[in-house]
Amino acid sequence: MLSKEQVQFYEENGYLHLKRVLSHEELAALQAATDRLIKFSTTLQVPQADYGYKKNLATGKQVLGRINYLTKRGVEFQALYGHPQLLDATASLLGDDFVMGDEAMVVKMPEFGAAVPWHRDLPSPLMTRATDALAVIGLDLDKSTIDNGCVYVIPGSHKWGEVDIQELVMEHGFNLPNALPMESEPGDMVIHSANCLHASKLSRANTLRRTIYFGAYNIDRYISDYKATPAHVKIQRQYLLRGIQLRQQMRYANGEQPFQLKGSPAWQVDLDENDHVEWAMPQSHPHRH
Ligand SMILES: O=C(O)CCC(=O)C(=O)O
Repeated sequence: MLSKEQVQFYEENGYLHLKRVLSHEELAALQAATDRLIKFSTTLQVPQADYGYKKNLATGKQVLGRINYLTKRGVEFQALYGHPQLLDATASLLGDDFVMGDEAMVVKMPEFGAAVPWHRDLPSPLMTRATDALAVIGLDLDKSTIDNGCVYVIPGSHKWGEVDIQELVMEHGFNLPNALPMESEPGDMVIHSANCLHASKLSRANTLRRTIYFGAYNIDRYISDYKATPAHVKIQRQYLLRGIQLRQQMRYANGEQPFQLKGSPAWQVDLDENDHVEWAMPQSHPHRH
């Protein structure tokens, strides 16, 4: 579990940086799997909404910036749904009744990585505490620096309530007061609350920056604020269970203590051998971060 101090830090600041969460072996496997995806989707521009490209105005070329729904694209990504430290941190922040979804990779290619403007991920007007509803979890696969377009957060901004982000940007440009760069090492995990303002700059560096994101929701708030259906929640609980099971077959999870999925009886799900979990989000999914 996270320590009381870590949870308190997250409550107060709206983000939390955990170092070296991925082992070297798992990191290498994820780097190789994402290398393959990047090779595939930069050789040709994939004409699907899950693959996001941004135009490099200097060259006129479309450059890969994002790939959604990674679990459809490799067992390494499915096994992350069972990562004990990731799930443990989530349970510490959101309680045992949680689900995860929306896994995606944000990528900043060498020479051109598009900026991500200041925003909140699915802001909830009802939300007053960082731990209330949605935590966005980023796993860094590369060294993430100011130079190659790391994420910036504004500590405490999750408590601001309604705010006109456009107006702030008009006044200050990218450099909003108290903006803090989240420089990180490969394998680090940075969690931010949905209401915490964050952004990243255009990168012209010659290094690659990849971050795998998950959205983790407290189930009650997922249903009340984000209108998820109970059926949907159950499917996502099955993803967790499948991820935990599947992870035990991965070489790099050898000797690892599997995460124990707890929670209210209403959200307990089973997987028997014949169950087949589709690793694709149901249509009713309310949001992408
Ligand atoms: O990783 C980044 O550069 C920011 C990504 C982000 O905030 C988003 O996709 O909503």
